[in-house]
Amino acid sequence: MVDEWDTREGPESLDPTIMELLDKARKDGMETGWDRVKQQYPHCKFGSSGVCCRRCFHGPCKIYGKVKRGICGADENTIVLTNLIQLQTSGAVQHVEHSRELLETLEKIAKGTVPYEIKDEAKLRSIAEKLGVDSSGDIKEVAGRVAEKAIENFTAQEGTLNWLEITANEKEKKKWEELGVLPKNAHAEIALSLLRTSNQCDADPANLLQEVGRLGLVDGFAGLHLSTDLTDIMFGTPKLVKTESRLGVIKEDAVNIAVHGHLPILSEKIVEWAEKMEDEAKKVGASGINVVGICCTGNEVMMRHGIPLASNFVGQEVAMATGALDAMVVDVQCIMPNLQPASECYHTKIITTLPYIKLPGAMHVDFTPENADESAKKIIEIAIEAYKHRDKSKILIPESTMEMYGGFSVEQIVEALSKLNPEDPLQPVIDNIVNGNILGAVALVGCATFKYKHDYGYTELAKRLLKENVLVVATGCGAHSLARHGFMIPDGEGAKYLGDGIKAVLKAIGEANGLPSLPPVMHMGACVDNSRVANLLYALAAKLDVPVSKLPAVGSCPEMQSPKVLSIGSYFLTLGVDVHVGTPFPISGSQLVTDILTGNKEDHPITLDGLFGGKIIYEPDPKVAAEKILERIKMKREALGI
Ligand code: MSK
Repeated sequence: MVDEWDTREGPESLDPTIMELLDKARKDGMETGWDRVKQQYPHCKFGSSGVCCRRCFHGPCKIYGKVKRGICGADENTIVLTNLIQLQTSGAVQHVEHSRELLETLEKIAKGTVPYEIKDEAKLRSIAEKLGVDSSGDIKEVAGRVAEKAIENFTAQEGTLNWLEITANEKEKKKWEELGVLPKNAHAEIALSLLRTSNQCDADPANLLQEVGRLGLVDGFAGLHLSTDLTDIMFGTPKLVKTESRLGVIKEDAVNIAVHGHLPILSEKIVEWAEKMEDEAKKVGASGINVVGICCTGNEVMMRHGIPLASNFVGQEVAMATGALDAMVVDVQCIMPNLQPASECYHTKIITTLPYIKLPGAMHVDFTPENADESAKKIIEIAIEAYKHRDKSKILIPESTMEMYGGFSVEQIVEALSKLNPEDPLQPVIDNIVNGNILGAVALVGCATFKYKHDYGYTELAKRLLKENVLVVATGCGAHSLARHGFMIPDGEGAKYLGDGIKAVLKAIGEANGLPSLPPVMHMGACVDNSRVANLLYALAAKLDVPVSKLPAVGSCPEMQSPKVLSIGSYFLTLGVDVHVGTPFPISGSQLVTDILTGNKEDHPITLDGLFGGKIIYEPDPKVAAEKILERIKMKREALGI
């Protein structure tokens, strides 16, 4: 697994708006990740192959040449796998804390101490029923009962995660129980994972492999599913929405506020107050307030309100080079520490909002659900004030924008399908999988990286997969990439690549819903919303009465940057879904660990493939990756006898 493979010949990004602003940023003296990535090459080989151990103060130790063990005797297998699991744990903890923040907010809604409402009452009542609590009566009381039940689960010493119980299919639950990977409670599992991977603890790779599965389930259920369900309950389940993407969505005449990070609790309020405070902006000569989205907070408000998507992870710095971004308000995760130094080239105010996420030199507006209205108002006032201090000579807003559709929750997809078959909405999908109009399904998910040509991985994979009639959905920063290049509009660039089978399916569903077609790629939300992808798989597997691992489905992250991809990926692997990653990650120092994670069950005594039915496909070149993904999809179809 090497990290020299790249596509950085030519421009750094395929997005012309990023390139225009990167060029300007460099002229203005702003350093970006694209400049810093060059300073880091060549990467340390011990670190990039995973054989550097910094667990204790005998070291750091490394495995090289004839040196086969660290000072305590840990070999390359132990070092590589414990390093990897600690990365995976750091990903899982981000998702679990994300859902815990939401859960506390739900509890406060129930108590009537915060200015939020329940937007999806039906979803809340249905979840209450599944959890076995009284789902009738006043909605805030139901919210209280659900919150209590979910919070209790964070300290439960028996049983398993209640969101796993109410979400997963019976076949998967049985498999996980047999394999001994059912987690107890999220916080205890995270602590256990840190314990067994700390110095001189669990050194058995086969035993440690259990942890990959158990943490995957923690991430999936106490992170992804819990977060998505709570977000939908509090802020509404997404419906089809039309909007725009690319950095051209920033407007010269408006007060521009970028919302960035992951938690929608504050950004929902920013959207609400931006509308209410339009007149304040007009008083300083602006046409109004324009909220734009970055990373997954952007995806959250796009899915529910049609807020345009400015950029994914790698574009967070260059967005400021427009000279017209008045404030960037950040919450948690994927917040680059360079935002503040970068902002100093312009007038942009960087505003942190959580007590545990601060940036040196940035403004801080303390946000709690209780003071949500006041905080949102204050942030907007700061942005309006900053607008007055723009340097007009520094303004350059790229003209290009791209239309897109978003809002494809599972509920929205089922509703669209029900126009074809009201009694049995999923049947048309099954029929088309069986007749080959749909070869299989791929979720293009996850990040953007400075290491590779921006957007290249996602667009190349989508082109090839669509041509082979694969149903493609997307989340996270990958969804931004595909939106920017016309894959999320029925007649955009992406439509050119559709194979005849998938084209007919998308057209039939689209026409039944008043569109010329569904877009070639459906945007299913933020990175936590990979839960929606899993829900779709559970529904299809239940309908076919097979385990999820039998479905011809693959998840793919060609431009991974965050350990969260490892934790999300481990959930899908535990489900038995193959996961492709395009960015090298530190396992090549152990042949055994590489074989376990990426090998086929026929070739090795213990593999993820053998245990769960899915494996990691590591392939940096998206064109080659597409062929490997297609091969696995065809293999699973054959095993299903279709
Ligand atoms: S924001 S985790 S770069 S998807 Fe979810 Fe994007 Fe990856 Fe952060």
